Amino acid sequence: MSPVTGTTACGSAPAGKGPEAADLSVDVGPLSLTNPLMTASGTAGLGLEMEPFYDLSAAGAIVVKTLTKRPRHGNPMPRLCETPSGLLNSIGLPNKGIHHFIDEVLPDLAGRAARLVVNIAGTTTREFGELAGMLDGLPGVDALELNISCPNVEGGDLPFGRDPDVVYRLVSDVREATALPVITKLSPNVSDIAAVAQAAKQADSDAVSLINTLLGMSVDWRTGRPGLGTVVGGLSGPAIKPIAMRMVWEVSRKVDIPVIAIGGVTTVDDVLEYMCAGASAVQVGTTHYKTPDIIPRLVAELGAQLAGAGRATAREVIGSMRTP
Ligand code: RRO
Repeated sequence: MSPVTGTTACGSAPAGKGPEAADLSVDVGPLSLTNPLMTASGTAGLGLEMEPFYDLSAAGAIVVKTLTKRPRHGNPMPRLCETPSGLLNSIGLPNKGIHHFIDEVLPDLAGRAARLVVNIAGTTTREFGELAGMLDGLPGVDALELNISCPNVEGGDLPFGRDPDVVYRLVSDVREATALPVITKLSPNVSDIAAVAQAAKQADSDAVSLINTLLGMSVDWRTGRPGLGTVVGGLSGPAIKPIAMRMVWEVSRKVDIPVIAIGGVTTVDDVLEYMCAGASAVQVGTTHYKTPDIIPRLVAELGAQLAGAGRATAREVIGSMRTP
């Protein structure tokens, strides 16, 4: 088996015989993953719901639905609305609260995923730190994802996700409260996402994930009814992939921090395109509703695709895009 050398540009396989099995492992800062495929928060429940479909350890990481300090009922119905190439949601963070997760869910969940990432949202910057402190050192928790970007809370995703100074304070509070790797999940509903990523990095976030959903809405003109109970919600799915791609590329070239891409992944080419544009790992979200075992399918195809293209590792694709 000859080692793969030379160009790592996307799309074209270098000359020579490819390896039989590619090494899929990647590092997201201090978080090492067996493969770059992660579930996107909110699309795989608290993890255990996916077990009828696949062994959780097949994913590089399982990311749980956002947890808050107190239980929340969520937003008025309808909470979901299909659009031609995307899904609008206004779920509103329903969950039974962090204590329920720690006491009732985590004991069962711990050790089932290769890596478990717990997604949290506070109502104040300090509360993010409080939640992080509660999870620090718990067996089975490998990293935190800070949801500073949910579009479906009162007042929208302000003020956490849009102001770099607030993001700096929030991540600093979390950093003081935990030694766990911290991933900050960014909102696309900003004019300069790289400035927000830079603030997260300066406060010692280990990585950023992007993008959360884009603000959108739909209406039925015949009935005059909006598609969502809250009128405005978050758009996900293939429709947002080119926007997410642009943001992944911008952040990865301007800010020296690992990027996890999120937005409209349905195929292994989507995964590799994001990695080519600079992502170290990729989260899969909306596709879960159509293909619940999408993650193991993509992992299997990723190995075959890389090997077929003569690539020895997934890592060598990261940031290999040629800038004209
Ligand atoms: O629960 C939601 O409505 C929700 C969340 Br927490 C989020 O981060 N992104 C989204 O589109 N919906």
